[in-house]
Amino acid sequence: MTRRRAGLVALFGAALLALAVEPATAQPSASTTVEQIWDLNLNLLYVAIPITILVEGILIYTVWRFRNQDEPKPTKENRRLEITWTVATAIILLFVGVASYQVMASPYVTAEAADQAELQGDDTEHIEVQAYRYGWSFYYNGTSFQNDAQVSSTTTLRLPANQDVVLRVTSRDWLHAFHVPALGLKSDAFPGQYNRLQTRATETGTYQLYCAEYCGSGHSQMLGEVVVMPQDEYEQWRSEQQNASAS
Ligand SMILES: [Cu+2]
Repeated sequence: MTRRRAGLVALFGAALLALAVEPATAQPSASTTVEQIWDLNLNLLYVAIPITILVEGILIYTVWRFRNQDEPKPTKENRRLEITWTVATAIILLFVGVASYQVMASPYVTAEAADQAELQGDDTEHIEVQAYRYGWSFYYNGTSFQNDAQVSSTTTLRLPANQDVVLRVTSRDWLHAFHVPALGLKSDAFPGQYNRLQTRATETGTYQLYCAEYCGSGHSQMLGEVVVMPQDEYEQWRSEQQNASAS
């Protein structure tokens, strides 16, 4: 490959990389969960794009270079080349494995069955999410799941910003799935079982909540909202609701 051609391929690659990276870094991440998922996605892109360009470049060059070969000779064994690409592939897969494991092992990313007793710091806010045909209810338990929730809401889930939140997701009737793409949250909702999600919302705002498991004729209308509010406003809302239900 001539130097000029290699330069062109590199330029093309850089342009592609910039296109891929730009939309990802343009928006601030709304939660620790979505941030970790996006970081992994970006790291894998940084590795995948140069490899794609290299492989496609070699392929296109080879097709062009040998296009008029009337008497092709069989390729000879090249042990050094074979060892090189085997080791290179192993290193790449190792990187993908380690990078993915670090993210997937994070409690902010992987949903799991809820523990009987929640062992969290005092600061963590615990909320129970109940899905039903066709809507959502939320029970605000405060810092543990021990006592009965005195505060609840339907359709709109309120979260304090910059505070750890544990959601326990369940269903009253049937299979549903709790899904808030902008916060990177997704969990199945099964009757009689709790799935645990943990996150920390970092940007105040309103985010769309969907049901992500087809559950019947009202599925497409099974929407909700997640409102992330500053901690003091959240506390105020919570105590107002508590007083209203007490009186
Ligand atoms: Cu549903």
